[in-house]
Amino acid sequence: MEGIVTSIRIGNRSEDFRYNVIWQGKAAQIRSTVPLDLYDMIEIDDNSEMPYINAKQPHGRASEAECNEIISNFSKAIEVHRNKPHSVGKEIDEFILAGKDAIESYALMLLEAYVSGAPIIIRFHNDGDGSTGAIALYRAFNSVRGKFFENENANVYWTMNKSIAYSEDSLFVDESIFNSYKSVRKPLILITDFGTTYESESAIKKASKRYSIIWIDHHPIYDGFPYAGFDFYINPWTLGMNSNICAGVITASIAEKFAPELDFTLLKKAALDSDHSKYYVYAENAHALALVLDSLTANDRIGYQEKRITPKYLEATIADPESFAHVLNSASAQIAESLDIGVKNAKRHVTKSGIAAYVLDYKAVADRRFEYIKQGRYTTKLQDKLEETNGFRTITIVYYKNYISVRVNKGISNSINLLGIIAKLKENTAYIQNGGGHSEAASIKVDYDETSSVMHLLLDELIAI
Ligand SMILES: [Mn+2]
Repeated sequence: MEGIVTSIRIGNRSEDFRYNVIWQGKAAQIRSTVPLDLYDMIEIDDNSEMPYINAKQPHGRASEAECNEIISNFSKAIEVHRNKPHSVGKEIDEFILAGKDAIESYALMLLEAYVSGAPIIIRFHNDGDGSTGAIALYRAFNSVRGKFFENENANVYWTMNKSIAYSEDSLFVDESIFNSYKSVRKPLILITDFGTTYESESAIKKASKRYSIIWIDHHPIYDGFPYAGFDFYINPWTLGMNSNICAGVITASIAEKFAPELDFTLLKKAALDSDHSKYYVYAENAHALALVLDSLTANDRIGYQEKRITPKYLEATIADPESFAHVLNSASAQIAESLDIGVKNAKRHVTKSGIAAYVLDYKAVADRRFEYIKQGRYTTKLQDKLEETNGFRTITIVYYKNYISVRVNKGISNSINLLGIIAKLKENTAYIQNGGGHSEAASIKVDYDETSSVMHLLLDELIAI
C-alpha cells in the first residue's frame, strides 16, 4: 500500500525521527532509515511489523488535495456528523443543539489532527469537571487509534492546568513541544474548563495566529472579553445559557462525536456534580466519581514519585476498584473531618438584613495537612454544609495566610454584590494584591500580615447589608 507522510516528529538523531503515515483508512507511526518529508509517498508493506522501519526512497509526493482527501476519508468512516449525544437532561440537550455546528467542527478538527499526527496539547482544569473532559477525550482518541492505527499515536500531550489562565508561559511551553514537529495539519491546542480571564488574552491572540485552537469554557464572560473575535471559543454564556452547562459535558459531547460507540453519561454526570450544576440529578456512582476525580486532581504531582497527573493515570485509578475505593474513602473522611472542624470553629455573624455570615480561620484545618482538602474547594464545601442548617441566607468567609475565600448562596448573591464590595475594598486599602471571581464565589489575595484586617473590613461591609 502507498502511504503519505503527514507529520514528522523531529529527533536528535535521524533514527529518533517518527513519521506519521496515512493510507486508505489506516495510519501508523514509523521510523525510517532514509530521511522523509511531508507529503512524501512511501510503500507500506502490509506484512511488516509495526513500528515499520522504512529503508526505501520515497517514490513521489502527494498533492495537498490528495492528502486532504485521505484525511477526510477517516472522518467519513466514523460519521462525525450523524450520531446523537447520550442525554444527561433536557437543558444540556438544548445547549448541544444550539452549539451543534461548533461541536461538530471541533470534533472534525480533533479527529483530523489526530489521524494526521499533528501535535495536540490538551490543557484541562485541575478539578472534577476539567478532568472528566480530558478523560472523555483520552478514551475517544484511544478508540480512534484502535480503529485506524497500526500502532501507537504518541503526539497527544496532556497538561493539567492549575491556574485559570492560558498565560504567556503556557504558550511558551506548548510552543517548545510544537517546535519539534512538522505536520500537514496545524498543531492544535485544546483548553477545557478555564481561561476566560484577562491574563489569557495576549497568549491566545498569539497562539491563534499560529495554531488551531479549541477553547471550551463555561465561566462567566467579563466586560470587554473579545470572544466575538474567536471562532474557536465555545461557552454557554455566548449562547444565552450559563455556567450550569459544565465544560466537562461540552468536551465529552465533542469526544463522542468522533467516538460514537462510547458512552460518556457517567462522566458528564460527574462533571455536573463536581461543579454544582443545577442540572445535576443525584446519582451515587456519579457523585463518587466526581469526588474521586476532584481528589486526584487536587495536587499536581502524584505522591512521592512526583509524576504528572494525566488522563492515563486518572483512568487507571478509577478503573481499579481497590484504588477507587481507597481514594473515595480517604477523600470522604477528609471532608467529614475538616467540615467538622469548620462547623465547630466558624464564628457566626448576622448582617443587618438577617443573613448569617460565617468566618473561619483556616489554620485549624490547614494544620491537619489534609492531602485533598484545599482552601478554595473547602470554602465551597463548608458553605454547602452551613446551608444545610441555615438555609440559603448564608455567606462563608475562610481566611488563611494571604488568602480570603468567600462564598455566597445563589439566592442572595444579587443583593450582595460581592465583586462590588471587593472593588471598593481594593480602592480603600493598599493591602489587596488582587481579587475577583463571580457573584457567588470570590477570592482575595492580601499582603501577608494584613489578612485579618482586610477580612474585618470585608465583614463590616457584609454586616451593613
Ligand atoms: Mn468547570
